[in-house]
Amino acid sequence: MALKLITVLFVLPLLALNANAQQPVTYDVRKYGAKPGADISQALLDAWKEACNSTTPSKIFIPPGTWSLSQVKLLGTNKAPIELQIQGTLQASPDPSKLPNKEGEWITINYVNFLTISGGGVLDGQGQEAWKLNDCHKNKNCAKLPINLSLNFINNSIIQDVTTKDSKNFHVNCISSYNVTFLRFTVSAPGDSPNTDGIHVARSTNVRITDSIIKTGDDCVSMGDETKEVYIQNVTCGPGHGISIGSLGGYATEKDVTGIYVRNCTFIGTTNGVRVKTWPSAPATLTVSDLHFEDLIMDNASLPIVIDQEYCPHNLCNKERPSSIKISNVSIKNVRGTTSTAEAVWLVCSGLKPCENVEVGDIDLKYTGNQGPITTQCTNVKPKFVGKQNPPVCATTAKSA
Ligand SMILES: *[C@@H]1O[C@H](CO)[C@@H](O)[C@H](O)[C@H]1NC(C)=O
Ligand SMILES: *[C@@H]1O[C@H](CO)[C@@H](O)[C@H](O)[C@H]1NC(C)=O
Ligand SMILES: *[C@@H]1O[C@H](CO)[C@@H](O)[C@H](O)[C@H]1NC(C)=O
Ligand SMILES: *[C@@H]1O[C@H](CO)[C@@H](O)[C@H](O)[C@H]1NC(C)=O
Ligand SMILES: *[C@@H]1O[C@H](CO)[C@@H](O)[C@H](O)[C@H]1NC(C)=O
Ligand SMILES: *[C@@H]1O[C@H](CO)[C@@H](O)[C@H](O)[C@H]1NC(C)=O
Ligand SMILES: *[C@@H]1O[C@H](CO)[C@@H](O)[C@H](O)[C@H]1NC(C)=O
Ligand SMILES: CC(=O)N[C@H]1CO[C@H](CO)[C@@H](O)[C@@H]1O
Repeated sequence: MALKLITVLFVLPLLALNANAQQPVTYDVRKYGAKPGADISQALLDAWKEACNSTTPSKIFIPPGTWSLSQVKLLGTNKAPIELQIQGTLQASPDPSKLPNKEGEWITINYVNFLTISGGGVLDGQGQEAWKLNDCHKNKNCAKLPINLSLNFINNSIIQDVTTKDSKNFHVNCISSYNVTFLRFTVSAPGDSPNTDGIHVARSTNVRITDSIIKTGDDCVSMGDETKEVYIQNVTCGPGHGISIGSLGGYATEKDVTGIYVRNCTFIGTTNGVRVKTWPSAPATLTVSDLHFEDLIMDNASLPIVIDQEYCPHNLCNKERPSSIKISNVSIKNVRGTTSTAEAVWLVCSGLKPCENVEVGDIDLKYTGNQGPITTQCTNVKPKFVGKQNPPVCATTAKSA
C-alpha cells in the first residue's frame, strides 16, 4: 500500500510536467496593455513578438469583447507553432484615411510556419463608408482600400471558425503560401459592396477551403496565377460573383494554374457559378489544367458554368487577338438547380489554343425567367459528354475547334 502511494506521488508530478509541455504558453493581449475602446495594435504586436521568439508552442489570446485595431503587421519567422485565438471582435476604423500606413493592409501576417487562427471571433473591416470611395470600375487611379486579412508566405496553417465582415476590399488574401486550410470560415458583406472578394489565392500550393459560407459583393473565391492544388469543398457562395479562376493573362510573367477541385458547393443568387476568365490579346502563355467542378447546386445563379477566354469587362481591352492561354483537362459533372439567365453554360475557348480534354457530365439546369428557352454557348471546344445534359450542352452553337 505504502509502496503504491509512493509510486502515485512520484508519477503524478511527472505526468503534470508532461502535460505542461503540451500546453502552449498563452500571451493575453491584456497583459500587453490592450484595453477595450483603445487601439490594441501595439499590444497585439508586442504579444506577437514574444510568441515568435518562443521555442515552444504559444497562443496569443484576444478575449471576448469589441477591440479596436487601427492596423497591424505581424511578421515571422517564428520558432514554434503560434495560435492566434480571437474570441472577440476586432474592429477597424470606418475611415480608411485613418490607416496609419495607407499602402498597407489592415491585418497582415507574413512569413509564418504553423499558424492557427481560431476562436470564433470577428474581423470587422467596417467597410460601409469606404465602399462609397471605391470607383475603381471607372477610375484607373482610384484610391487603394485596405484588404482585411493578408496572409503572405504562410506555411502549414489553419484559419478556422472566424468571420470576416465588411472588409473595405478583398476580405482575405492568401499569397505565396503552402498548405493552408480555411475551415468553417465565414465571410459576410452585402451583395453590392465593390471588389470585396471573399478569399483570393495566388502563387500558392495546397490550399483547402472547407465547410465555409461566403456572402459578398465580388468573387466568393478567386484564384490568380501560379496556383496549384486548391480544394474547395462544401462552400456556400452568395450573394457574389461565384468561384473564379482568373482573370489570367494580363502579365507575361504569369505562371501555370493546375489542380483546382470545386466539390459539393452551393451557389445562391450569384452572378456566376464556376468561372474561368482569360484576357484576349494577353501577353501571357501559361497553361490552365486539371480543373474539376463536381456536385454543384445552383440556386438562381445567373451563369452556372463559364469558360470565358474573351473576358473583357467594360470593353476596356483589345479583342483582336485571341487568348494565348491553353485550358485543358477540365471536368464539369453533376451540376443541377436553377439559373436566372437563359444562356446558362458558356464554353468560350481561344481560337488560337482551343480547350482540350473537356468532359461534361450530368447537367440538370432549369431557367426560371421568361427570355426564351435555356441555351448554351460553345466556341473552340469539343467536349466529351457522359450522362445526361439538360439543356443539351453545345448542341446548337458548337463551332469546330
Ligand atoms: C528571445 O528569447 C531568448 C530566450 O529564448 C531571450 O534570450 C531573448 O531575449 C528573447 N528576445 C526577445 C526579443 O524577446
Ligand atoms: C515555407 O515553405 C517554403 C517552401 O518550402 C520555404 O521556402 C519557406 O521558407 C517556408 N516559410 C516559412 C515561413 O517557414
Ligand atoms: C499541413 O499543415 C497542417 C497544419 O499545420 C499539418 O498538420 C500537416 O501535416 C501539413 N501537411 C503537409 C503535407 O505538410
Ligand atoms: C458543410 O458546411 C456547413 C457550414 O459550415 C456545415 O454546417 C455542414 O455540416 C457541412 N456539411 C458537411 C457534410 O460537412
Ligand atoms: C457532398 O454532398 C452529398 C449530398 O449533398 C453528401 O452526401 C456528401 O457526403 C458530400 N460530400 C462531401 C465530401 O462533403
Ligand atoms: C433570381 O435572380 C434574379 C436576378 O438576380 C432576380 O431578379 C430574381 O428575383 C431571383 N429570383 C428568385 C426566386 O430569387
Ligand atoms: C491531361 O490529362 C492527360 C491524360 O490524363 C495527361 O496525359 C496530360 O498530361 C494532362 N495535361 C495537362 C496539361 O495536365
Ligand atoms: C487594398 C490593399 O491593400 N490591397 C493589397 C492587399 O494585399 C495584396 C498582397 O499583399 C496587395 O497586392 C494588395 O494591393
